Amino acid sequence: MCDTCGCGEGTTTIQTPGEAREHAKMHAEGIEHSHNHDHEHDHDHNHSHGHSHDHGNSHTTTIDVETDVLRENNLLAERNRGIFETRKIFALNLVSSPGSGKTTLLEKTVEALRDDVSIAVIEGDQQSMQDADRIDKTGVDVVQVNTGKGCHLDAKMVNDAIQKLELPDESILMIENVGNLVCPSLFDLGEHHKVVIISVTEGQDKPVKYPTMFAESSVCVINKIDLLPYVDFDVEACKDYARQVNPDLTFFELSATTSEGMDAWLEWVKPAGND
Ligand SMILES: Nc1nc2c(ncn2[C@@H]2O[C@H](COP(=O)(O)OP(=O)(O)OP(=O)(O)O)[C@@H](O)[C@H]2O)c(=O)[nH]1
Ligand SMILES: [Zn+2]
Ligand SMILES: [Zn+2]
Repeated sequence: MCDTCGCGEGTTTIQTPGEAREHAKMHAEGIEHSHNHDHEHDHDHNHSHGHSHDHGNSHTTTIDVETDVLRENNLLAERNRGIFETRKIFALNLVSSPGSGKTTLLEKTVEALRDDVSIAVIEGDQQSMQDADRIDKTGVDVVQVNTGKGCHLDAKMVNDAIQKLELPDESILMIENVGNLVCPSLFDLGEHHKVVIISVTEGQDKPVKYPTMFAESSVCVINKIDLLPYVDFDVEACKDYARQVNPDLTFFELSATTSEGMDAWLEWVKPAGND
């Protein structure tokens, strides 16, 4: 649950493209089956009152709940980190606003590296198997986490998805978070690095408007550089803004569609390229 934005809890589904196809077939052929709901159903009542509420106190309860949610998440993130460390799995958490090109970058990255190293992908979106189906076509293992009303992945979802993926030792795990520049920054998944992706169509001032995401990330990919001749986006100004928030950021400027600039990124992703 995210108290910052009030997004929902308990509506998560985790499935592979194969399972999703099987499930769709059951519906198409009218085969009887049950659905697991790990959440309560919405109740049909409203909360209008003929009076206003008087808050004679501060909102410490809300803050406590949020602290507890994050504390529980951090414990599970530690568990994930332990798995990644003992099994030498290099885990990256790709974060950005919707449509910056995370899935395209993932497709190109796994296509380039899959012959040299085992790679698996966890896809996070509120709904649909679209991104998992795209990754499935590249031939690497992928699990889709649908967060329902939730706007970010949390450590438990990643832990559940890891069990489904059966990751080999010494592999790379790439996690595509839900497209959202705010909430995913608050949730540690146990990953080695958050990689924030900004595309040149979004405006160069994003790092100062959404500073937490850039502060929490170690890498910043500036994507869609093939569009620079057509948009008003100053790459150096964007980097300056980002460095104001996080002086230690490593930058890659690339185009996931034309592959310009991809080599430097691929060198970095390969575990040998990291410390
Ligand atoms: N011109 C250009 N278009 C790109 C590039 N990378 C991605 N796109 C396009 O941008 C759109 C969104 O790309 P996706 O890879 O689906 O973006 P995403 O970040 O995964 O989107 P969400 O999962 O919805 O958050 C698609 O139409 C892509 O073809 C790029 O480097 N250059
Ligand atoms: Zn949220
Ligand atoms: Zn995507």
